[in-house]
Amino acid sequence: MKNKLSFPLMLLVALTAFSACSPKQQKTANKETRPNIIYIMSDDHTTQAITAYDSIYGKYFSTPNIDRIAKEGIRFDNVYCANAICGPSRAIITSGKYSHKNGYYKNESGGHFNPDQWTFPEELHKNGYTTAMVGKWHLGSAPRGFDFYMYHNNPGQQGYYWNPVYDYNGKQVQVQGYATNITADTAIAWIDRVKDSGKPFALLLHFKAPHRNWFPDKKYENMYPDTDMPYPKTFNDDYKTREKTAGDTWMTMDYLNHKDMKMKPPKGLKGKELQEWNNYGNKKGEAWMPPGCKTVEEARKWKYQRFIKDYLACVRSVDDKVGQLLDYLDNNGLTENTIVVYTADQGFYLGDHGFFDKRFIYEPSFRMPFLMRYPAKLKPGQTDNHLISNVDFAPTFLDFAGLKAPAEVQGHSFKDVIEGNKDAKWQDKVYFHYYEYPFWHHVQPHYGMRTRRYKIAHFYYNIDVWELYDMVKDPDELHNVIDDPAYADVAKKMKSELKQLMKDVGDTASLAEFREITDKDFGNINY
Ligand code: SGN
Ligand code: CA
Repeated sequence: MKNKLSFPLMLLVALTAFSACSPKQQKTANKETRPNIIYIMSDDHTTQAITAYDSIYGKYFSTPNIDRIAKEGIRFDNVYCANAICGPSRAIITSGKYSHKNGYYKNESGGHFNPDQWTFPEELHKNGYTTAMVGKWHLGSAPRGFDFYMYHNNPGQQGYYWNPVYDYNGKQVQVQGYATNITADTAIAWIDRVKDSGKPFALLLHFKAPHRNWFPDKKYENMYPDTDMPYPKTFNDDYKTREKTAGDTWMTMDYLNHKDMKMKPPKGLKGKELQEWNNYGNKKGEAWMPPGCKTVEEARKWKYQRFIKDYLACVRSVDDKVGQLLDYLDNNGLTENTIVVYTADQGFYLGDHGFFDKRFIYEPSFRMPFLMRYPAKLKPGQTDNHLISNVDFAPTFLDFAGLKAPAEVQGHSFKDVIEGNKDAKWQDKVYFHYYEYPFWHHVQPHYGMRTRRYKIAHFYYNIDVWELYDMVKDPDELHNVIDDPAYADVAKKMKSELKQLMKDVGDTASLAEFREITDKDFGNINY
């Protein structure tokens, strides 16, 4: 790796330790009335693993600190991503525009996010906010509009759990330790440096956890030695009525690889051979039997147990760090005037439909956790069920800062509706379009729409399949009713509303052009 420098970690840690532990009860010198904004986004952290939402793991696991944001603020129950994959979701969030307008469609061969376009952090920066971005960025191009940044910059920019490589304001550095802790400590140290500057601050704190391959911190490695975690109720989905879509992926338990399962490689394997051994399981035909398993059924369960325990253990560290951050705000008089948001770049399957990973318009990956606390303006203990898209985040943050988004921004601010303005109008549908295929996980490109009652999707790459779900009668989306005569009128109406929505958001290219986007190599994030 180029320009690998040593990192002034001792200084950083010392600064953090001091600031995080000293219980200064004084008010900040900051006279500014605009709120500070702390936007926390984890990678692949889904609502099923947050106890403020319904979680089947509640008997064994909790997220008390993340839950605190909900308790002291608002839990949003209907927030959806417009593209259920990392880089593209991040691009939508920062630009306030859908993939077809911001140009960043895919992770794999997705190129670099065009940094010349408008983004909300840059707008805040231009308008007097001190800004920082710490953690996973995953957009290829260097972040713009930040006074400080430190982002995971190993090849692919996914980030490493242990001894991560960051781009620290333009310099490559490798830091010893566990990513969740380093990222959060750096963020808290930064707040400590800027909090008394007289200017409001905006911090994007993006955890790499709990992304695959789910490596917990040492202290949480074996949190559940004797527990069998419960299974989601759709774990044994047979994909009836969805054979060519949900039923034709490489993201079932069978595709968890040796490395995911922390299997010990045979002695002496090195380099490419070792990599291949670690990745074994990723591809069709590579299903392998864990020790002691005799049937495919046993293997699926064994793999699920290993996966879910590691996933939850990774979340545990994130929750600890969120707690430390909230305590820091309390101890420094910053709680009242700081908006704290907790979310993730998309949802994730925790064995739901027999899957891990994301990508589909189905609820577990389409739906995002979203919690928001702002004691100065928002009543505590609320739940909100407006249909919100991640394209709406940018204009909302600006609105709270007293700023207007430019016309090119496609999302809408939901500030008025959550502040209880009864006259505020709000959308009754959200849009979705996913493009990446076949890597990773073999999920057909599809576009679709969710209303309160129904969801419709068209899977179009090398199949032509429509799906329709009645979200009230079938919230688990097990019955595709597109061909059910009882839903013929609904199907017709939903198709025509979707067509109109696509016009409204400007996603009007032909199917052939959509397929070209899937096939096009926009370049890779590789350094
Ligand atoms: C990696 C993972 C995939 C995952 C993508 C996208 N494989 O390639 O399982 O779907 O990231 O994730 S891994 O073995 O390298 O972990 S995303 O969060 O960036 O969208
Ligand atoms: Ca992700």
